[in-house]
Amino acid sequence: MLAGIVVGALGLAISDLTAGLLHIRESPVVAVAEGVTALTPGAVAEWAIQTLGDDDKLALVAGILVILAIVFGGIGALARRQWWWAGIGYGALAAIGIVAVVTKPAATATDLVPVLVGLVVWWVAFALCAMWLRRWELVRASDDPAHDPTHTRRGFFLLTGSMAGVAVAAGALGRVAGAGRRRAEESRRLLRLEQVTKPVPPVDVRVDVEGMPPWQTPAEDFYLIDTAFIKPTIDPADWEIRIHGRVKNELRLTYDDLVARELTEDWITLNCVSNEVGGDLIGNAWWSGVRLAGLLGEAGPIEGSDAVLQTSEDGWTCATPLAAMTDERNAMLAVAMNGEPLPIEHGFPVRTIVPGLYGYVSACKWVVDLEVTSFDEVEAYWTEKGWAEQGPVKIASRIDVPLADATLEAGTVVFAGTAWYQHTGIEGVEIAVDGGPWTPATLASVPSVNTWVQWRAEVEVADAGEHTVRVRAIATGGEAQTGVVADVLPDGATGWDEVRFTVGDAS
Ligand SMILES: Nc1nc2c(c(=O)[nH]1)N[C@H]1C(S)=C(S)[C@@H](COP(=O)(O)O)O[C@H]1N2
Ligand SMILES: [Mo]
Repeated sequence: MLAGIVVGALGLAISDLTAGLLHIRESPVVAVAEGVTALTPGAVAEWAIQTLGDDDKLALVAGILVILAIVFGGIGALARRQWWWAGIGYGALAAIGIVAVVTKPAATATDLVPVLVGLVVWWVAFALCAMWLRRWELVRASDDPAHDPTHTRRGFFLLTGSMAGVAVAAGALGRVAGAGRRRAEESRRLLRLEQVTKPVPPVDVRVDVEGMPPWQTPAEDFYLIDTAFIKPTIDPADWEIRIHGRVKNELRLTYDDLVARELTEDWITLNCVSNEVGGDLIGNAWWSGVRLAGLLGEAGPIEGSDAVLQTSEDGWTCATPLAAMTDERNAMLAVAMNGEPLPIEHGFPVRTIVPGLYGYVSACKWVVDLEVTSFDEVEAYWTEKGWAEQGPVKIASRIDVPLADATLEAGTVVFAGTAWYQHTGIEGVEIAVDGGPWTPATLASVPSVNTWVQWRAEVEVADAGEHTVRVRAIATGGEAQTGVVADVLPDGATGWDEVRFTVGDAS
């Protein structure tokens, strides 16, 4: 029983430490506690949430820990009879943790790591204890127990005692490791950004076709790309940005300085240079922030500068054309996404957004440094790895409906999708079925050239069997999207998106 309990505690503590190191907000035990609360019938839960203060939530976690201690002891006792009880017992507990973790909103695969690490620790540490105990029993039953001085009662207490010591140390470290994330989450929750308004999508931005993604991408569905294995957790109180380099006046701004300035707000579509034709590394959000044109204007770039080297708190860099940050477009240091402070994963507390450029050359998350310079003089994270120095967004279009390999009825088929060419704009979209003539689609409205646009088209498809549909966009000014296929490397994919579908027999 003692082995069961100590091993149980060791696994929990290491799993909690793992969660802290990976900046996962909830350790598995907390996820279970939240799951229990969420599963509690409505009336009880309401009562509980209203009556339970934060101290009582701690009590719930403590309660779960007490129950766990009893279960751990039980596992140890059962395993004395049949060793595999330990495997099953710890496995079942881990399964509860896995269910709690994967049913959280916005769960990711990484969230599972702490539970799995904990389970491995349970199994390995318990096997160690069990082998020890088995050996001890053999030694005790032998003629000359004194000849094996390690396998004694004292030895066993040393073993479990050191495991308990490691558990306490890991638990303490876990508290420290998780503290940064919790503090940043807490500051984020308490932030009141007075000038930030809630997003209200303009009218008629959606085509009314089932299966179309929303025009405004919710933050939790917004694609995520970064090189940070552990996301920076920055308290706005500690954040500062330096605008320096080839400027007349170096600027330093704290978070309060920044949000005290006049904010600009805009719908802007952001996409990744690694987005394949037809891919979904793209999202559209309502961003609020401070215009870079104003900030850089105050800094006063020196003649001959043409780039701004941006650096994030985690040391990632990108070089952005100075012109794109200072012309009429709404390039900004964004503090909010969809009317809420930036989520930590999307760059809290401040990131850059520049309409018309791929993220890898512009959209620096957790940005802390802007150095005015020139492209001749600098290299940035992705350009060092072979990606192009300049990353203007390319015109693109995508078919969202029907899904690939859908089976449809013969007759009028409805096609719908998205097209984008930020900073230039989309004038038209055309589709072609089975290599036939290009047919114009109808476009929904957009607030500016900086967002994606939804389109829909109807085409008669009478013949049963396999068909293909492809799409191309026409830029403002008349340039048609090229069908020449190019890879995402070095500066973004080209080519027409194509979807195969089947028309079923009328029978
Ligand atoms: N600090 C930092 N910022 C970054 C990156 C990164 O790796 N680190 N990736 C960039 C890339 S390649 C893209 S496409 C966008 C994605 O932003 P999102 O994760 O908010 O969608 O962030 C950009 N900003
Ligand atoms: Mo990207």
